[in-house]
Amino acid sequence: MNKECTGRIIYAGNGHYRISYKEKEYKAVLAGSYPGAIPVVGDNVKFDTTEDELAVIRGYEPRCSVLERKRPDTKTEIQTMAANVTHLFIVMGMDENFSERRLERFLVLAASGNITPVVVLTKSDLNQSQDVAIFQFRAEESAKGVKVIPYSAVYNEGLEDVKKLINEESIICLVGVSGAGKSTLFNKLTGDEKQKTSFVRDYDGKGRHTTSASVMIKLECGGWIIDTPGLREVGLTGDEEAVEFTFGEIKELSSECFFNNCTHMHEPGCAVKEAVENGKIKEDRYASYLRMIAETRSLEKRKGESKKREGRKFQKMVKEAYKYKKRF
Ligand SMILES: Nc1nc2c(ncn2[C@@H]2O[C@H](COP(=O)(O)OP(=O)(O)OP(=O)(O)O)[C@@H](O)[C@H]2O)c(=O)[nH]1
Ligand SMILES: [Mg+2]
Ligand SMILES: [Zn+2]
Repeated sequence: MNKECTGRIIYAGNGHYRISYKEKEYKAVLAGSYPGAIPVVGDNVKFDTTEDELAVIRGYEPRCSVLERKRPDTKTEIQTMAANVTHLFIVMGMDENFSERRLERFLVLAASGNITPVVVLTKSDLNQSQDVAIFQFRAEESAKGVKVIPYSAVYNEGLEDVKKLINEESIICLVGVSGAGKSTLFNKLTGDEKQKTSFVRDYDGKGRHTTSASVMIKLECGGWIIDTPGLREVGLTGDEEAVEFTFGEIKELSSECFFNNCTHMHEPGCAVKEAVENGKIKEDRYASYLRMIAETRSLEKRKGESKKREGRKFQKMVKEAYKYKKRF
């Protein structure tokens, strides 16, 4: 096949790629002239093949959505994890793994990337039904308007509700901490034991992660599903609007604050603070909102500073080159 085709990236790691095209898979590399951002799983790319069936990626199609987070251990770098995802399945165990604060972070990433979030609460079989109801209520309070599905891999409870959300247009991406049950759900939905699962968990951040690279495969219905390694850190990308969207009830109340530019921290006549005081908004959620706004703004500031630094470096380089040119 020499003519250019459009296929989907199903694996990306260390400069190696795999492309799915018409029921076939190709090993792939980037062309030297490849323009634009480095492809990630879910990307649609233009490629042709060499005689020994190696695909050469030459271009890309615009992305409909993008899953990004701040790269851990860096100050401003953004990591793109997947493209064209339609549904972000936020997988969370109904155990010590459960965290509304982490859930809110994933919701911000979904809002920022134009992805529909769904919360899958796993391990319902390990809980009494009233505890499942409490976990579900807590998740719904943090993820307002988002579908929350209690699920058990042991009894397949909730599996039909999960399947109902998936059709041939879907690209599902499973995210969550290590041990949440992402690969177990992935195997269930693909009807295969492709992904290794393990009891080893990572609550203290030191343990082993069972899944170590993102894997994307086609579902029987024609949609796609991506399993990802457990995330220790869900760093926000600096999208303040996505935070405001996730904390919709706070945004709504803002219009009733006395000051237009109220920060909801210390101003008099603040409708948000009043709602916290009379219990309409929970203290934890309010604190989480303030933290995320602060984190977002400080990232934007740092991004600005690093851009300025780059600019100064470039100007210095130009000056030096100029001096050098003058000398000869
Ligand atoms: N009882 C019960 N155990 C579950 C359920 N879902 C997953 N598990 C178990 O939880 C453990 C972790 O599941 P995995 O699917 O490997 O978790 P993961 O999210 O893929 O973890 P990483 O790959 O490390 O990110 C395994 O022992 C699973 O059998 C469930 O609904 N009920
Ligand atoms: Mg896994
Ligand atoms: Zn206010």
